[in-house]
Amino acid sequence: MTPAAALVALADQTIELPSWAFGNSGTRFKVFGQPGVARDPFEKLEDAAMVHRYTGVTPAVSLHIPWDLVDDYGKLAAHAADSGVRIGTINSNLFQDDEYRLGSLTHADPAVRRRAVEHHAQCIEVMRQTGSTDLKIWLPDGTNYPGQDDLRARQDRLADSLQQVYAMLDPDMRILLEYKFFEPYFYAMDIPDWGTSLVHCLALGEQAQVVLDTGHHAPGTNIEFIVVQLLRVGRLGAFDFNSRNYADDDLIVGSADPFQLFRIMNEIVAADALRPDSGVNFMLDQCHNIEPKIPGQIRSVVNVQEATAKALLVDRDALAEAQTAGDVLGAHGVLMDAYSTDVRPLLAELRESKGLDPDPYAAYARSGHQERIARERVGGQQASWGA
Ligand code: PSV
Ligand code: MN
Repeated sequence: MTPAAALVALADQTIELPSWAFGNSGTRFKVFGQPGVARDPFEKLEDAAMVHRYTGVTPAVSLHIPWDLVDDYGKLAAHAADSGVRIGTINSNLFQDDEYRLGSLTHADPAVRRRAVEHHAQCIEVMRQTGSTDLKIWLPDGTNYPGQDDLRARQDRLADSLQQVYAMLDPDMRILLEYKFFEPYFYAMDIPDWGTSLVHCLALGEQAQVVLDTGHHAPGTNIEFIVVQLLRVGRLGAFDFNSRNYADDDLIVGSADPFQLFRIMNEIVAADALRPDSGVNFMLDQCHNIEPKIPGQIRSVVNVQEATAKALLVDRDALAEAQTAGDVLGAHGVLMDAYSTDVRPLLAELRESKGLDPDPYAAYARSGHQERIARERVGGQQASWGA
């Protein structure tokens, strides 16, 4: 694709932000507070709106229920709109309730399963009030010991629970079903991989799609292959972008392995799935434990844009020609040429064409916003992961 055509595609790209990136977060050892951190969902949306103001590509914000519980979701949605963003995906939470020690949607006790299903009724109500159409379910269920529970029975109970949630969806809504190969359980997760997620989505129907969280794979997994496979069957619903170095570290996407992010975006572009109407929602799922949060999100967005720009610049005709001719190194070279291109000037041009500063990171630093929130947001309780 020519740089001019790449600019057109980049102009339409959107990246959804997670509300929890703007609260305090940490490890199981320590949560470090930071000055000026948002104290409630309203302030989280204001912070997300700053990312959108400086990048121009992040108009939507994912909420996590109950972390983002408020009395009046109409008011929250209006506040989002006033700030310049909208509410995107609603994430359910099945991992912070004592009753879920042995599982939620898979639990052997029908009363616990009912409670977990009912939580999704609450999330769907939030969706109706906020105009959200995506319900993201990450199932934290699993077992720690062989024999602890019947693996097959858990799958059957899961299928039944998911069917009940699916039946509650409005016609324009969809379930995005996430997988994760380990944690919080370590012997067997109940949705450990894309195959299991896909099997459940296929059983549910057209309104169920798979979420690929880039941090949820074993080291060395070829994630772009999974992208190809899910796109082939029309079931890639969304990404949760982040970077993992060892485990599910939730670090800044593209920070440790920008080449992996490029390879993923290359398959997205090759399948023409970057288009806003492709049905693939590009979200961040990250926490900023030691770095400042709004700049951390800006950096993440820029990393995704750079990987996307490089993927768009791949000479697809030359690539196909080399592949057909069996020119192994020629084909590889076409990809590497695109990856080696410095796309920062192209992205600067994109931002200027939208009336933005070419360097969002520096523009935010100059804005004085960070100092202002540190000064003004005193008192109250800072939002925190799990709060
Ligand atoms: C689980 O590790 C996960 O990726 C899910 O998407 C959760 O909703 C999110 O992290 C919480 O940060
Ligand atoms: Mn995730």
